[in-house]
Amino acid sequence: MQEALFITLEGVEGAGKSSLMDYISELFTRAGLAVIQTREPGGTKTGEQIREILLDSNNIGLENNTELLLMFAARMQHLEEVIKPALASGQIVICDRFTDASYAYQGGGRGIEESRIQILEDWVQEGLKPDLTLLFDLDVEIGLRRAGKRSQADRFEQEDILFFERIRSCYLERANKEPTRFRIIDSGESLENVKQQIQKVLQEHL
Ligand code: Z5A
Repeated sequence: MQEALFITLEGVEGAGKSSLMDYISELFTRAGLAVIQTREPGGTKTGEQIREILLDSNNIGLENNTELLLMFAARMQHLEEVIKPALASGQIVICDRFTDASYAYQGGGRGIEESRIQILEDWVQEGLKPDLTLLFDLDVEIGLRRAGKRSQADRFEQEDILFFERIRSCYLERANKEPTRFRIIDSGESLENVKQQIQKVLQEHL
């Protein structure tokens, strides 16, 4: 049986995670490995319903703690229904955002204490962490410009630039603290160059 691997993709808006998901999957499938692609918030029927609440720009009164709890409620369902079974059957799971996003957005962005997020992480994940996290790092203004061209702003994208600067800093701090799990991808480069960076990082797993 192939060795299971849990890979998460993180970064500020417009950093290119979703665009590169298929490319990352293909690297593994070409090597004959079984892969599933998923995302957060979402990844299950219930999780996608929670995602709609979280991204709906009409939900202006949503409390920061409610936002955090909804992220972890969706994550619990995702872990039990999708992620854990896939890992147990030896598949490679590639997830567009995971718990680092809760620390970056709800912690760094909204200002919720890290210790509170840690309590939820310990409860919901019981020690399960990604094996590898690709952090797509990009100047925040460039990212927002890219995301703005693509679609209408969701509830998060309506925040000001300082919100996203705090998120970027939080991601980079986390990457510094866990250099083995995190690999930083410079998303300011061309798509072709970004693909080469990814291939280099994933080489040892292919
Ligand atoms: N969130 C949270 O707060 N807490 C949590 O715990 C979790 C999530 C799990 C999910 O929305 C939101 O939930 C997210 C954080 C929050 N905030 N928002 N908004 P989402 O999944 O819809 O949003 P996203 O994850 O930020 O995705 P995104 O904005 O689509 O970013 P992306 O996936 O990194 O970018 P992209 O769609 O691949 O690329 C954007 C555009 O740039 C597109 O037109 C590409 O063609 C272009 N692009 C990409 N790469 C390049 C390069 N290298 N050069 C030029 N152009 C490029």
